[in-house]
Amino acid sequence: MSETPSIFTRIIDREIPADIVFENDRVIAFRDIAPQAPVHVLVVPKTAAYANVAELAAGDPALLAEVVTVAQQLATDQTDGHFRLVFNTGEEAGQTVFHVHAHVLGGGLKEGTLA
Ligand code: DGP
Repeated sequence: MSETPSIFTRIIDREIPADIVFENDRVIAFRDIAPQAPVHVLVVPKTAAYANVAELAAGDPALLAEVVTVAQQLATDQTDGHFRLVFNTGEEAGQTVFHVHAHVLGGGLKEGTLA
């Protein structure tokens, strides 16, 4: 591929470090570099084929479901289980990385989660 890899592909490929909290063969999750909530994790499909959630929904709905399932699991593990799931979609909506990702934002921490 001739296009420059996204910052998230570079994290997936271990070219740049990240605080990875979950990984399987299709999905990775790591803490956002600029957290907007006590728990702020990005859940990212490893494929760079989809720029945003609309493309992912059209192209691989099972993978979108997996992203949501991972978000739910992380929220259950790391917070009181209540969370916001945000997909910024389009530059004017604040999207800056065009490799689809879900923001998992939680506020009700389980005791001792952020040591
Ligand atoms: P969005 O605005 O929806 O495209 O969100 C992109 C998010 O990615 C933003 O909240 C900051 C985060 N981010 C950007 N670069 C890095 C990085 O190098 N490492 C980590 N962990 N997060 C990053």
